[in-house]
Amino acid sequence: ANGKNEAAKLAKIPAAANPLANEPSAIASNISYHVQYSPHFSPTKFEPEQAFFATAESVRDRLIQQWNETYHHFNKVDPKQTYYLSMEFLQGRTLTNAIGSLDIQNAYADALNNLGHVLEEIAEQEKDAALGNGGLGRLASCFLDSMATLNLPAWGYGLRYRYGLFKQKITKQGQEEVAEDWLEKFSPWEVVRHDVVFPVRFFGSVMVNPNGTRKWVGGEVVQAVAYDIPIPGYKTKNTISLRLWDAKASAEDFNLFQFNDGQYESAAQLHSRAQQICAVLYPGDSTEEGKLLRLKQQFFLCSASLQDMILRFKERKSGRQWSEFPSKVAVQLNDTHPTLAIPELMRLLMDEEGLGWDEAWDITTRTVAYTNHTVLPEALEKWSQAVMWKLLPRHMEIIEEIDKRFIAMVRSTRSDLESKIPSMCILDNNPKKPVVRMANLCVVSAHTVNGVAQLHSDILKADLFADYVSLWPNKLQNKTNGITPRRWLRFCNPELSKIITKWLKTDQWVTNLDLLVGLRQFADNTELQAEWESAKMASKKHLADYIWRVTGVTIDPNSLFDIQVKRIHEYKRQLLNILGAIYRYKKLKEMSPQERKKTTPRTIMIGGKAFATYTNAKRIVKLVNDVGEVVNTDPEVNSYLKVVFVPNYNVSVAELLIPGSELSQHISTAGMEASGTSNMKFSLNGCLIIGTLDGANVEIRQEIGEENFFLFGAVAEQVPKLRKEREDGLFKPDPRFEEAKQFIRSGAFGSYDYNPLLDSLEGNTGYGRGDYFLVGYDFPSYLEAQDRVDQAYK
Ligand code: NBG
Repeated sequence: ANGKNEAAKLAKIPAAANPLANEPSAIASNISYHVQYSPHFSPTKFEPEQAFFATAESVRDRLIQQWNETYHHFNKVDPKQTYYLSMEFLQGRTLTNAIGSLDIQNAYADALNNLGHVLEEIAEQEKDAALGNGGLGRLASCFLDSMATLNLPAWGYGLRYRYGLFKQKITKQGQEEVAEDWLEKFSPWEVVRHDVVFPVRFFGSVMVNPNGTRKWVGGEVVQAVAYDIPIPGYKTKNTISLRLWDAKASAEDFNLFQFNDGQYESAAQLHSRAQQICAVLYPGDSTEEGKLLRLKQQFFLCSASLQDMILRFKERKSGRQWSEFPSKVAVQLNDTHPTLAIPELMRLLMDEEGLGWDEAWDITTRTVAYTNHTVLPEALEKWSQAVMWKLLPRHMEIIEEIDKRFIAMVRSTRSDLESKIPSMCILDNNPKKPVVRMANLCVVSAHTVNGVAQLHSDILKADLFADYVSLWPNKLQNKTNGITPRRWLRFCNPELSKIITKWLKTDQWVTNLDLLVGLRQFADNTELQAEWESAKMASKKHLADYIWRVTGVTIDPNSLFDIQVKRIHEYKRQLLNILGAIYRYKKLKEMSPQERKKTTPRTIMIGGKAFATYTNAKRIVKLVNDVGEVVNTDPEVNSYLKVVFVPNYNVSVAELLIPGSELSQHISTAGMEASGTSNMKFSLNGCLIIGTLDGANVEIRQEIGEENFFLFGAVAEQVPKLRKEREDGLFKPDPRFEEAKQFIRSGAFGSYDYNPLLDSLEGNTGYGRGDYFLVGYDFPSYLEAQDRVDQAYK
């Protein structure tokens, strides 16, 4: 590293007249100031890590300036504020995005150069903030970037998990999960607000006042403390907040008496219980304790955020009418995870602010909207009524009342829906397992419900929420997901961005992607093509370098770079991909050397994390690694095929992979992927897609043109019928499918027992789910689409 032991030199840098000026000299001075006066490390070092923290702090100074101005501006203007409530935000790294948005990346690069460092190396020091699992969390972060850039008065609300999504290590056994310590040193981007603290109650009971009003009392009370992260818009002053709540107990909860008596653990019991709340993202919910903790997290987010919104509403104009609330506050629920915002808002308005039911209900329903992100039954949240009564007794009363009134409304206005009431109502009182259906609570209470791609929204309307559509024809809408072109093109692929700007003669496309159609007229221009190809090649080499560093596998930048990265899930069908790769390998083995030379060399990269207890997903990870092990070391074929498992897929790895991609796979069983948003990121970087007609693939295909989308597979309407046929033993598998499976069973990829995984692709026996995801049915059309890819690449 450059700059080693250069700290002494820093002291000699003259102080800038205005340390927040954006000249390289002022920036360098500001960075050196932070090394000396915000010292987190011993003063003798100025290695890349120290340089990163000092650089980030100097960027934060600049952000804070805009941030405060934004805050004061909106406080004065008092606009309607959008609040995005989400249990997940997958932010990734911040430095490059922040200096890019502030349009000071060149000045920072120069300043760091003068200090003996290289900006890109410094940026790589940053740990990803991975407070999310996948698409849902990344969408939340993309929305924040967009809202900031669009100058909207918006806030994100989430939780400050001590440990985010686990780090994935690949060992001989397959995936191993390791806690990811994003706060190990500290995060330079967060600002703790010691003055923004709200009490959040759990357990306890409901007290009835003499006048009949009710109040939730007793139980345990935890303090929610705000940690704010500035979110800058692109080339605008608007800098909005991501407010993450952390939990702490108050000093009174520390039992000094017990402590002095040597009972250290019980003395600090309430403290350690409070700490558990934000300890980890998504604790496994297979145990009762896990479920309770997850529910606590959800309520903690909702209660603290709503108290904060209400306070802001009151503070912005004193003495205002509650009826104004829905025109000043919009609450968007990111999936059902923050559903408790509905009964909590009702409770705050009635029990704390003294409103009656009708007024509180009117306000709540005009304030809250809900986004559905999945139709998978296992992901549709249902909370045990018993657990809910215990943890949130007042909220259960309110939910019962909402349900009662809903049922009465349906009976009195729509007697034709009587038979639908049992599935439409909120409480499922099945005596074996009484539950609260969170999605139903959302649909009943929200003014608007949306799906995340056209096909998904159509499925919601036709299927999951069909009965509500007949009740409220306009409540269900579609809002196809989007991505931020800043992170996913402008900053992650500067080479391509430069070319786009040159040919469009403007960089306005960074905030208006519609302008990209302007490139069409140059599509046949050989100069543009040459530039485009050289940018792609540079990104591929960069990616090849990375792959070599993290896996030790050498890949050829002249081969077709084929990438599938996303969470590992059976419905996303990484298994289809790897079976295709296995079949390709087998055919290559059977060819003569002359025949092999005629094939299109490919590098297949697969990356993604499997949920820790999702056994089949972990087997898929293992299989990809085992196949790679064999193929990559087979001298006969390894110049025509490589299979690489990219470990620890996360936002910053995506930023490296996507620019270097040429083909990307979005191959879920039709009807199962609500949207899928990485398809947009790949397309934006000039990558073609192989995919099914599922989720946002449908819209992406329209945008990029059918000739750039290698379509295959069953469509959503066929799926139920195909599953039925499968169950009835009517399915005749293609011989190529049998051949690929047989090859694995023969032990070609080692001795690991893949039978349970392979059995899941068979009929209804053993571990089998009767190939529920239709890998077998789609396999032949997948192979044919891959042949078309090979031809096109040539
Ligand atoms: C996910 C879907 C994806 C979709 C994202 C963002 C959940 C519950 N849903 O298809 O599986 O792209 O949400 O909408 O994580």
